[in-house]
Amino acid sequence: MSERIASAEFRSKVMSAEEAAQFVNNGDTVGMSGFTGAAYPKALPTAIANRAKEAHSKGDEYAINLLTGASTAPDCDGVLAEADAINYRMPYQSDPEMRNKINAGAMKYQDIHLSHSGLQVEQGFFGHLDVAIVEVCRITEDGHLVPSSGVGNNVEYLESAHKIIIEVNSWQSLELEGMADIYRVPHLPNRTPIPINNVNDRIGETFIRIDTNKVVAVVETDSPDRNSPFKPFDETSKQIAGNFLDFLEGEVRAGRLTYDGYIMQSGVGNVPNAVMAGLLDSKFENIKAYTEVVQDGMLDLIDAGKMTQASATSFALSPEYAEKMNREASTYRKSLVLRPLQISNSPEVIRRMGLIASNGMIEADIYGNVNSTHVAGTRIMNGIGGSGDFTRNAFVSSFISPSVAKGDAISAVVPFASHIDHTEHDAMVVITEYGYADLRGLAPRERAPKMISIAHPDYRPLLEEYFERAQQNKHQHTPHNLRDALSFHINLDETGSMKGNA
Ligand code: 0RQ
Repeated sequence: MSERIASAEFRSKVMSAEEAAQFVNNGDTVGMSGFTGAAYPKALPTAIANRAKEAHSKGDEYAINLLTGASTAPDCDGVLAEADAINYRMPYQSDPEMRNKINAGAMKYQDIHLSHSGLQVEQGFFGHLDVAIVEVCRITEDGHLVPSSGVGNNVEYLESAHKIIIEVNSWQSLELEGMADIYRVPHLPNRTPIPINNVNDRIGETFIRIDTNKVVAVVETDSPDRNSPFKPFDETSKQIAGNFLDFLEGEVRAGRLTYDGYIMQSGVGNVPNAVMAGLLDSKFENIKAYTEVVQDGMLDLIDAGKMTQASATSFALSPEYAEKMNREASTYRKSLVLRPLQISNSPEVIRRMGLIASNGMIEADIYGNVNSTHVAGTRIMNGIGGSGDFTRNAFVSSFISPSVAKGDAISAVVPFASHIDHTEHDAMVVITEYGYADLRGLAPRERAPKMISIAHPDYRPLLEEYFERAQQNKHQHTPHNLRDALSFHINLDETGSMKGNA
């Protein structure tokens, strides 16, 4: 038995994943750890999926409601979706199998701001959870849990659940201990300010306290976190990174930013990761990140001495960088803090930090409304994640995206966003490989030419034509031609390209 379980009480509860899965019943609401491909339970999801398959083969019902920190991995969300073991899921996913089930109507998904997710559980919107299943690095002698590669909503789920199942993963470096900073925001009506003034202020404990009487099972695992590698940087992402830097340089010239100590938030995905690589060769020094996940690009910045402090809730590292983190956690611990999601994504702290946010997007319209989540307004891609938490509260909020997707069949700049996650009131700067549209201080009609100028050249005449037609409308604040507002999406649906048959 692993020396990672220091508590004698918990040693007596060690069992197999199959035995532990017997505590998870049909209809249960289950809160799991897991944030991107990090820190999710590695053994229980497959054991629960097998229970579901067995029940279904006998004609019995078996499905759980699954709450996590954010997305997980194929051996968690993937296996559970494939086994039809999920009835309802929140707050974020990015698994292809699960996405297909959701879009086919086979399971329910509620896509909510990540900063709200643990809070809503705490406030009782989900009733009491039946089970919390949480991966940890180790269990202390006193029965405290040392988080592994992410914290997410673990604190809220462990507190709300009737039963607790702990996975102790010996793949996770013991040197992660000390990276987590567990602080609880007092419940309403006794809420007080979160005392974080600097990115790496530590205000809590390095472990999570739980009611040990609720622990029904401890399962030992030895499995790596599973994130996909990032896509190699292509010419487009290098150009986007260059344009992002131009925008930052403009902020320096305007006196709103200095080369020393800029605070960033960087969203999930390939493009935000490429933007961080662009910062390596920039004039910016002593960069700090108050963000949600630590991606490869951030470790490169730390290694290069460019980034000095980072706060997040979890890692989202490629397999190669996750191994590197495991080898060098004791060094990275000096610059990294992992916080509960309620704190990493806290609107209060984000506003105080004065950070520059940059997130990916599906599309934006000519007035600056941004769709981060739905392809053609109906098919969920991943979810809003923390992009709303940061966009609404940042000092400057930017969105970064290639100007086209799927070859050039899809334009990222459209007449009317087919779903709106971030309104024109929140999005300030939109960046593609063709430049940046700085929308600050501009009325809607002044924004449209800026947005059209960063669209792909193939789509600019179509967007200009639409804007012309829209201005023939008698209502001139945010001109639209309602009959044609979704013409790009209708073209895509009917012909496979937003250009239509033209
Ligand atoms: O699909 O993988 O099949 O080729 O979306 O697109 O260009 O590689 O960009 O990885 O940065 O992801 C919005 C999805 C962008 C992401 C999104 C397709 C494209 C490709 C990936 P393939 P790229 P990225 C929290 C931050 C919401 C959550 C968030 C996202 C795949 O940024 O999920 O911001 N954001 N969290 O082909 C159809 C379009 C498309 C499209 C892209 N218009 N139509 N498909 N794709 N645009 C805060 C933190 O701090 C972490």
